[in-house]
Amino acid sequence: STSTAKSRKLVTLDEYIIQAQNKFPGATGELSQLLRDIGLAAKIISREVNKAGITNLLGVDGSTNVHGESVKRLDLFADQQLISALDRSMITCMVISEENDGIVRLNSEGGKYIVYMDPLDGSSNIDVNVSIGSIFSIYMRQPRFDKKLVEDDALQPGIRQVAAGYVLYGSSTIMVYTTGLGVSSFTLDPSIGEFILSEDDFKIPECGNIYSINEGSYNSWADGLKKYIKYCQVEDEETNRPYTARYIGSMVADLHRTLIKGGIFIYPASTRYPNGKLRLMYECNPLSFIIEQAGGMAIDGKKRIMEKQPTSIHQRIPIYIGSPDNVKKVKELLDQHENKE
Ligand code: P6P
Repeated sequence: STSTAKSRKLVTLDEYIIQAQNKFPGATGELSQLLRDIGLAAKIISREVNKAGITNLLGVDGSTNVHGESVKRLDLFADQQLISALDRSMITCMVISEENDGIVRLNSEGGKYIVYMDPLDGSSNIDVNVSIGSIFSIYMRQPRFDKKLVEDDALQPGIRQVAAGYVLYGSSTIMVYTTGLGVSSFTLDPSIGEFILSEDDFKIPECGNIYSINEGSYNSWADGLKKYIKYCQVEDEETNRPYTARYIGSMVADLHRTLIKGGIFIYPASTRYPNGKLRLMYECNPLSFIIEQAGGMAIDGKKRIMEKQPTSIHQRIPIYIGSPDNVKKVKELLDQHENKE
């Protein structure tokens, strides 16, 4: 019937961005352009990720990134695609990427946006064909008379993000983003090369029964965290326990499952990573913005991640992120045992 046909009307990412922009009379269209640029780069990266094995983009090209981790060629390719897409539209003044040591300056005079990104997170999973993702976080440069670009433009807390999102290269390629008005997702239809709106205004379940953490580092966890994981494993029908353990080891994939099914993802401080492994500016802040916009919570074990004042562009922090009930429960146990000061 016409109603079903209407309900099936496909909305592309570009159409959706324009419709959203039209709700803001004062909008200049620059943020829209920036999101479309990222969408374009995502399509090109998706094409390469899905045929890496064939075009031998796999494997290490011998170089290592700033953290001494061996860099897979796809990492470099994704980094280059995103930077050139951002450079083309001349509205980004600087890009900070996991793949680059310092700050890549683009249109440092006119660009009003700052983009943090992890161009291809979870790249250690490329060789074993596990889902990987791109993560981005967008800020406005600080208004100043001399228009000089200074490093502290880059060190803004997560609450100042104007947009954030990720692309998950999995069984299908999905782009999820927020500009602070809820979370929407788009699924790439490779036959037409368009991202099609698949979910508008995600809401994460209040409480989930999935916990996601690398239990290999159990012995170095804080007592409150050990107590929480034991809590998840105790039989209790009323609270749907024991929970299920799911850990993919690719943050975007673990977060996307948490957004849809609820529960909690944790990367805690450990002996090997005293401040946690994941990066505040281009992993934890953007994913916290998404999860908070969907009604969830994200803390570093004590405080809200997005309120943390960054001190360096590559700093790491612990992250406890997901359904509000699950995050509150782990925080209650951490407060009882650790957060005494
Ligand atoms: P571990 C992948 O290397 C990554 O950066 C994230 O995507 C993932 O959540 C985490 O590291 C996995 O780390 O120590 O559990 O292998």
